[in-house]
Amino acid sequence: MENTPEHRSGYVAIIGKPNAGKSTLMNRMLGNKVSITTHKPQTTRHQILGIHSEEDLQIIFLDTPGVIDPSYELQKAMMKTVDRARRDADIILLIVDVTDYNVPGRIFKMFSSMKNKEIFLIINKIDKTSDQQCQAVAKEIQGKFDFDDTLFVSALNGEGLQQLMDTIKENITSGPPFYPKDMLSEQPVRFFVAEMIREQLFLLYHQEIPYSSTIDIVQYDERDDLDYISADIIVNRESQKGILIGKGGKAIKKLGKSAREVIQAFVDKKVYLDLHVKVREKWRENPSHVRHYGY
Ligand SMILES: Nc1nc2c(ncn2[C@@H]2O[C@H](COP(=O)(O)OP(=O)(O)OP(=O)(O)O)[C@@H](O)[C@H]2O)c(=O)[nH]1
Ligand SMILES: [Mg+2]
Repeated sequence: MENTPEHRSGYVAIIGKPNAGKSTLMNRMLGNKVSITTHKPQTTRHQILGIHSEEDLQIIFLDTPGVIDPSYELQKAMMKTVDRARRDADIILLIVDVTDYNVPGRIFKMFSSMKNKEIFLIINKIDKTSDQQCQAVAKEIQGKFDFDDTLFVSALNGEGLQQLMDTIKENITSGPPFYPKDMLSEQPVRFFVAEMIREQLFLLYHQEIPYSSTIDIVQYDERDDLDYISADIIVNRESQKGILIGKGGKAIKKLGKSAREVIQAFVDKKVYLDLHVKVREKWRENPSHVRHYGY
């Protein structure tokens, strides 16, 4: 009788400072954009699941918010998300931007209490500097923690990612598939739609606006000819409402247009996107508001 190979599965948490390239790395490993990415720190606020399946193997990546010292409730919720992911994980990837390589003590403290997990140091953005600099950075960080392995990658251009995938696969142990094999992530379409609007907001607005806003999808109607989506942009202060809307509604129109284009490509259908700005005074400081908006 033929021996079928044993099925293997495992959770891989992607952890690091804001802007290290965690979401870019996960998307690239999956070959699909699941997690939003921008040049601004603190883009990711949730745990974003990305599933890589093969016939006898399933790897579940957990993209997480960048590790910071939280100062308001939303950031505290984000750090709880990181903590949950690292507890759930079998393998942890510490992603370090080689050009901004100071690893917060908070991260090493997190690692010191963990047992039975493989922890890999991933030096990212190697396209931005010399091999020599990459080695020097790795050496310095290795001096602070005993990593199971160190790899050098560019999440942006794909260098080193095949080797990273192979290393992960070598360390995945026997287990069942946790998700259907054709599934790429777990959240519903409206979650991704909210994320895509937030991504455009991060790209188009400056200073505190992206950090003061969240998106609430209030209606999602799948009609024959188009998807009708009504979304509230929640801001933290009255004065931010005017900035979001802009002179004569110019700014919000621009946001609506670019978000609609991205959403249309995602749902592969025409979209009508209705955006409204609402003020929820200090929502990000308020635990029940933060929970209400899904954090
Ligand atoms: N040059 C270069 N840029 C990269 C690389 N990886 C990511 N970036 C850029 O770094 C920025 C941050 O990338 P993200 O993937 O959003 O970073 P993140 O770690 O998920 O950030 P947060 O969600 O804010 O914690 C983006 O502008 C990326 O294009 C890389 O390998 N090389
Ligand atoms: Mg991210």
